[in-house]
Amino acid sequence: MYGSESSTVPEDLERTAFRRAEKKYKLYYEDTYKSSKKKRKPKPVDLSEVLDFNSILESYYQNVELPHGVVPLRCGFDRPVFSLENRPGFYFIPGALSVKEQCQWIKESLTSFPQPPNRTNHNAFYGPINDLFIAANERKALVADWGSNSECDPSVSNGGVHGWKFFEEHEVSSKGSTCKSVSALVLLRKLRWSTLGLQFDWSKRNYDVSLPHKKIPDTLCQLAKRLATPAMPLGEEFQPEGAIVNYFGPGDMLGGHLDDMEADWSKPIVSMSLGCKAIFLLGGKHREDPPIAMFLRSGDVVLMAGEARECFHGVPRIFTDGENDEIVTLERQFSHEDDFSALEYIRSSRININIRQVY
Ligand SMILES: O=C(O)CCC(=O)C(=O)O
Repeated sequence: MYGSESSTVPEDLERTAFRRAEKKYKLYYEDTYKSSKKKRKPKPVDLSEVLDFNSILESYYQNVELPHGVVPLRCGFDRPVFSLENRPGFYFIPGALSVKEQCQWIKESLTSFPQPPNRTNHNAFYGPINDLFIAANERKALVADWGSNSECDPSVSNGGVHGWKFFEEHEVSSKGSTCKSVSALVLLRKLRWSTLGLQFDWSKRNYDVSLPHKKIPDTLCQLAKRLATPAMPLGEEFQPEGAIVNYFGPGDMLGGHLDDMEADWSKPIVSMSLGCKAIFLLGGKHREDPPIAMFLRSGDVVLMAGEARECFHGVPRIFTDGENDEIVTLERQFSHEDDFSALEYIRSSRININIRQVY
């Protein structure tokens, strides 16, 4: 499901309306800047058709007409909730999270959510990694432990590595050139997902209840229950059982997909956006259906329930650094010295936490 700038797409998929929209919005760089990575400049893209719920919210407050097909929901929620006429079950809550809440969940996403037994994309290669964020701050490196062998044994799977351990960088250099290591900062930047609660197994594209797991933290559960209410069947309460945290760096994208592994599609997926602004594509039940493009900003929450659960969706683009002035709102909240690394990270990243009732 997860893709990047370099992901290859079968040719026939290029012909679908969803793929064409992905190509339209994805990040391309100006050719003239190809040789110098530092100065690479994003190619301008026509954003005139992207729904902007910031301005929709303003129009709503000023009693001005909303764009065609955008309908405010009368549901008694403490903030305006919008639905889309031709995508039943889809709800958009602009600015649902306060700046303080956004900072809290950014920090949790970097510190506690990737902690074992929660799994991350790094598990497959390195096994469980403890305290990656702390190690990245301390500029440590993860070093292969070869056991009694002093170096790599190509005849054994994984080169005979017994495990991986963090070391100070000066200790790594003293181990010599045969030492296999990777900097914690690089691993943090390459963090693509972590899973909370019931663990999602990407290779099987399903939940693996046999994998060890902790419950989703109670504060996140309570928040998800509250945010889910506009999309919940009357008198029922959302039960958060699993969550996927997606981490996006510059150029990363999430290809069009369905989230169809949960038993009851009448229950929403509660999806929270943090950090850099993104474009979200909400397609129809077929990839041939032209998707609706909309901006997702830090603090926005999207709910997908019922028929919307059958709609292809994805994130073709995030806007980082100079392309995203709005990040300054978060910068003010991250004033404490301890928060500096999280701030550095989020200036050029986006985090999405999507919470699911699995059964
Ligand atoms: O990043 C987002 O906003 C969407 C995430 C998503 O679609 C997913 O994880 O299935």
